[in-house]
Amino acid sequence: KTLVLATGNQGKVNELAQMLSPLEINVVPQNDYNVPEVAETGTTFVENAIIKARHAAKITGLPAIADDSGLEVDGLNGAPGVYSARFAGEHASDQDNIDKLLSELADNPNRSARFWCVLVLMRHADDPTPLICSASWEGQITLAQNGQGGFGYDPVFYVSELNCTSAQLTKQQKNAVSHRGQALQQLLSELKLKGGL
Ligand code: ITT
Repeated sequence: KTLVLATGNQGKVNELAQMLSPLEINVVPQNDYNVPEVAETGTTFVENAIIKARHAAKITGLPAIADDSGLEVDGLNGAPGVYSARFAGEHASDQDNIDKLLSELADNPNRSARFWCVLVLMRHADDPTPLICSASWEGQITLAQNGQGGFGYDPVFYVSELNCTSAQLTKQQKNAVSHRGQALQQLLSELKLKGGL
């Protein structure tokens, strides 16, 4: 059985592939099938994840999992949200997005935030009952960057229970508690209940 990871984000591929590696599934990133990027025209994580999973399943003819995720910051009224990847512009780097986040928050004391992850599994492009799971992960936006691991906003996402940023966790530690890790555990148990791929 082959499953396509419907993402062009290497950070997501690393985390998802690691968590799926114990399963007897051949997990392949969409780049291996030259799946082009699709426009994320939704206004919700759920809509965007469905768009990406359907697109990859259509082009590859294989089941696909998409991940739409982002950071909700209370002091910015929920921004950047679904625009997290494009916060500082269409092809912004992770560093550009972090710089914009820190400058918009400035010395705002309301720094509570959470990552959201929605995972969608479509068994084929016309799957009328995709599996949809979501989870969040609570943290605080730091005043300065810390840590080299992870991707995206991890260097400024402080997790009080672990007393460090998510960029200071190993991949295993992050997967054990993150929004993505929790959403994937849910997806895998639903998949099991439904008899697998
Ligand atoms: P794909 O659409 O190809 O999957 P993308 O990077 O465009 O890749 P999204 O639209 O879902 O994906 O954007 C999610 C952004 O939210 C991502 O680029 C990061 O900036 C941020 N993000 C999501 N999960 C994160 C995590 O675990 N750690 C840090 N930042 C994260």
